[in-house]
Amino acid sequence: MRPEHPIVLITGASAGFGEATARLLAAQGCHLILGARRVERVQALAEELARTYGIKTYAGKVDTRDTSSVNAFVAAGAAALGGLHVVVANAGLASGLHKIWEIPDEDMEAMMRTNVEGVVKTIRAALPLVRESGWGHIFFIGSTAGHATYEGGGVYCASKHGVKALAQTLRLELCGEPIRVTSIDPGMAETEFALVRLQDAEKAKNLYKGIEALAGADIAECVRWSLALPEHINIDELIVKCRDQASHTMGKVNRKA
Ligand code: NDP
Ligand code: 8X3
Repeated sequence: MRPEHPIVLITGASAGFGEATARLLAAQGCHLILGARRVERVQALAEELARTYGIKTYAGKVDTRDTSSVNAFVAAGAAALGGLHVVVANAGLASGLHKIWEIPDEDMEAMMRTNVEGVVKTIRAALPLVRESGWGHIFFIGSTAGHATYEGGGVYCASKHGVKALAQTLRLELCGEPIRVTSIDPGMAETEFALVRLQDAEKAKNLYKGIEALAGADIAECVRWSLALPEHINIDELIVKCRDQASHTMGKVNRKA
């Protein structure tokens, strides 16, 4: 049975989709376990949401690349709030735009370790607690980059194709248990993502110039909707793009002058 006030753990809650999802689910009465490396941001968010909505929150520092950091964060959050029902494995990034033969180890490792290993580590730590709670929902945040590829995006796309494989596998593995598995796969969204990737505020802003791109709140709404559906419905995969983006890459984008 779906609890009235599910306990939701979100990684990467210091910005973008993670922060927006925390805000929307708090307004729905969910209790929140929020994590990121910039712990001061998640702490401020957790305090604000607890104050505004009267929900229980836990904020912790977590680096999803690191097993002991993830295990400690998940265990402390679930202990503080008294269980765990929903996981939003959102923390991720793109690092640079390098051709495959040019990519530095540092960028490759950042993407593969965060986007693939970090997601596995988060779910591996959380799943026993979700099972104990007797009802759950696991969200992967994939990407259109898990459905297509583009030049300079080889490793990022490989990591998001990896996320798709993980979501599909977990759904098979959990079939028969009261735990749903959903992958939300966005296209271009204006968050801190491009700034992190390009390390240049102007280039990042230009990427979305003339486009009404997705915002964090749009992806939060996809999570809210999938979660709110009747129990027998599992949204496997939601590919979500703004109206101005017709292809899975930036190959067909309507950019106003
Ligand atoms: P943001 O850069 O705005 O947010 C990324 C979040 O991930 C931050 O909270 C960051 O927190 C966290 N994060 C990154 N690395 C780690 C780490 N090692 N440990 C813990 N937290 C980490 O980007 P978005 O919100 O856009 O991205 C969220 C997810 O959505 C990512 O998986 C991304 O690949 C995916 N995505 C983004 C799209 C876009 O166009 N924006 C489109 C499709 C998918 P901190 O730095 O504080 O640790
Ligand atoms: C982010 C979307 O097109 O920058 O996952 O790869 S894209």
